[in-house]
Amino acid sequence: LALARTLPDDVEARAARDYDVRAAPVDTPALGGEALVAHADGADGLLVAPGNAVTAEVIQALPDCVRVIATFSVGFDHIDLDAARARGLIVTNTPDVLTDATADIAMLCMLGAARRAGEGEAMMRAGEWIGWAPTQMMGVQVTGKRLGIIGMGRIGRAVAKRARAFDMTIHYQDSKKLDTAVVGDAIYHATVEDLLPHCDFVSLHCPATPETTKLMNAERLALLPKGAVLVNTARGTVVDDEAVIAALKSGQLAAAGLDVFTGEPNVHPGYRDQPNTFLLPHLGSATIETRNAMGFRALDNLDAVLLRGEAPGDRVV
Ligand code: 8YV
Repeated sequence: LALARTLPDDVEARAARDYDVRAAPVDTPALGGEALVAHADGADGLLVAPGNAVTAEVIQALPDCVRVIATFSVGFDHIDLDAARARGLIVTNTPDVLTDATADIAMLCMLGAARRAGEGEAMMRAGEWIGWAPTQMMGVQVTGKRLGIIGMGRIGRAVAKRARAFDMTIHYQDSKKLDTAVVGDAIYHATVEDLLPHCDFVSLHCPATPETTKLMNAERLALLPKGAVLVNTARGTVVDDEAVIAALKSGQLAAAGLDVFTGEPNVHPGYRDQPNTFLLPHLGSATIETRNAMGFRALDNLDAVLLRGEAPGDRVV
């Protein structure tokens, strides 16, 4: 088993117990290209994560011994699924186990951006606080506002559950209207264009696909009420960075809470220059409990294929 990333200790220990493991030689930057292909030499399973670009070229060059690629993530936009399918490779992911941690981070981004927590924390660390003042760092109230969720899957619904505790009214857009048993009283909008005028906050929970690339562009951002707050814990490519930065500058967006970026680990400098952004380094699933669970889930999938000759539970190809 070739590990393309360094995983939590308990996960690596279980992998070492059950497999002849080749550990990741480097973690940052993540293995890709020829180095990733070479790393897979002699392995029948390859464990990757976002950051490992498993492109068509990589998949075509993989040695024939590789039968399964397990990603340590729910998202699989870093893997060329068509190329995997063409080579008869099995691809698995780790849904469910990271839903709560990611929804928690979405709430952190929402609160952090709206309540200017990043600015406040930076001021404290710099020793620049000269005292409480009635007009200091006034943010946007979260409680009681309207939240629009784009992509009402597992994570979107977990965000809705949390937002209800803040008395927020939930609006959502998805490819289809979901049963009230699943989404409760959340209000459905068939298109993003229909949804946006109803959002004081908008949180993105759709996968990165060609259809969702730059979904939040200048035209759609203009449909939001002025002073809305954008939250992105999905993928950086779902927003048009230039358009979001322009909206943050003009006040069309009061703030943005972002955990994901186009071309990670690069961050568009415009986000760093804006005071009204709350920026995190892709921490969505980064709790000890969740990262262990993701690793065990990835190993469960590998075990099914490689140790038991069964279909893995989380097969995406
Ligand atoms: C992680 C994620 O930060 O699951 C995903 O798709 O983006 C996050 O859980 C990352 O993937 C860890 O490998």
